[in-house]
Amino acid sequence: MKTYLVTGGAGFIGSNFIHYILKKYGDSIRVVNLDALTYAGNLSNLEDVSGRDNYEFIKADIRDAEAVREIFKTHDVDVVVHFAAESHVDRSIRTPEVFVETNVLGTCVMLNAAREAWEKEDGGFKEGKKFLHVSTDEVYGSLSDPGEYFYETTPYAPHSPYSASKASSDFLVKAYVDTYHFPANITNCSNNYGPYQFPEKLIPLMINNALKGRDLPVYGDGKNVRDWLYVEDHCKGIDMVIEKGRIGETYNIGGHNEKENIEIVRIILDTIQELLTQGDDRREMAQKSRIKFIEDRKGHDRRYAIAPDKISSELGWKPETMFAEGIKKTIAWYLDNEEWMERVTSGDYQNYYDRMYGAE
Ligand code: NAD
Ligand code: TDX
Repeated sequence: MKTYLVTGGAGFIGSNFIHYILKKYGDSIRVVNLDALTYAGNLSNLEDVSGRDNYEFIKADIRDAEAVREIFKTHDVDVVVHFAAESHVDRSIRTPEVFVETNVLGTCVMLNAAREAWEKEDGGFKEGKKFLHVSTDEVYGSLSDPGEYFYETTPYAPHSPYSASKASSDFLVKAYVDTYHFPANITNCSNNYGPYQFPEKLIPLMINNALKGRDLPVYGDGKNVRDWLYVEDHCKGIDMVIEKGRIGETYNIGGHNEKENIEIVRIILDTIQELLTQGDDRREMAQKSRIKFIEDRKGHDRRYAIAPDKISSELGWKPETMFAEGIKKTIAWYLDNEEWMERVTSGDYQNYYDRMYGAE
C-alpha cells in the first residue's frame, strides 16, 4: 500500500489534491496530511475524508526537523507531495522573512528527512520513493511579448520575495538531485482557481466582495495577465508526474488560459448575474460600478504564460476544465459554501484586509 505524505494538505491545492487521490485510488493508498494550520490551513476543507481509516492528519511545522523526522520514522512514506508554503505575494512584500523560513528552510527540512529515511547504505535510494516539489511559474519572472512562454528551460528570474523563496526551494531540490541523485520531481504551475481557495487571492476575493457589495480592488491598470488553471487539472498533472515523471525532471503545468485581471473580474460579475435569480440581494450588489482601480502591487509582474508542451507530450496531460465551465463551478461552490467563507474570514482576515486595502 503506497503511503503519500502530503505537506500543506489543509490549504487550497493540498486539500483538493487529497480529495483527488482518495477519489482516484480509494482504499488502496494511505494519506498522511502534515500541516501547521496557519491562517491558510483549514481542516474543514477535509471534513468529508477525516473519518477514513486510510487518512491521518498530523499538526506539525515543516521547519521542525525533529517532528518531521518522527513522521518518517512512524510511517513508511513512499511519496512526499510538498505543497506547504507561504503562498501569497502581497504578504511576502510585507514580511519576506516568513517566506524564507517556511519555503526555503522548511523545504530543506523536508528534503533532509526524506533523504535520511530513503537512502540505502550504498548511497542509492530505496525503490519506488519520490519527492514531488510543488512550485510556481512565478520563478521564471515576467513576460511582455504576447508570443513568449515559460518553458522548463527558461532561466529563473524571480521578482517578489515569494517567488524568490520558491526559486530558492526549487534550486535546493535540484541540488539534492544533482548531489545525491535524490529521487525528486518539480512541477511549476500557473495560477490555480477552484473550491477552498482562501479569499486573499484574486478570484475568491472578488467573488466574496462582489456577493457582499464591497469594492472590487484591481491593482494598477488591471491589464496584468495571469494564466488560470482549474485546480483539479493541476492535481491531475501532479498525480501523472508522480506516476510517470522521469526522476530529476521538471514539468511545467498550465492550460493556455491567459486573461487580464480586469477581464476576470468582469467574468465573475457576469457569472454571478447568470447564477443568481432576480431579486437575490447578492445579485443586486454584484455590480461593475464596484470596480476600483487602486495603487499597483510593488514589483507587479506583467504577464505569466506557461508552455505545457513537455508534460503534454511526455505524460499525456491536458486540461479538462475550460475556464467558462471552471469559473461557473467555482462561483457555484462559493455560493453553496457561504458558511466556509464566514469561517475563514472570521478570524484575523479582517485585520489583514484593512491593512491591505484600507477599511471601507
Ligand atoms: P495555501 O496558502 O492555500 O496553503 C498552504 C498550506 O501550507 C496551508 O494549509 C498552511 O497551513 C500550510 N503551511 C504553511 N506553512 C507551513 C509550515 N511551516 N508547516 C506546515 N504547513 C504549513 O497555498 P496553495 O495556494 O494551496 O499553494 C500550495 C503550493 O502550491 C505552494 O507551494 C504554492 O507555492 C504552490 N502553487 C500555488 C499556486 C496557486 O495558484 N495557488 C500556483 C502554483 C504553485
Ligand atoms: O486584490 C487584488 N487585486 C488584484 O488586482 C488581488 C489579491 C490581486 N490582484 C492581481 C494581482 C495579480 O496580477 O490579480 C493577479 C492575481 O493575484 P493573486 O491571486 O494574488 O495571484 P499571483 O500574485 O498571480 O500569485 C498566484 O499564482 C502563483 C498564487 O498566489 C501563487 O501562490 C502562485 O504561485
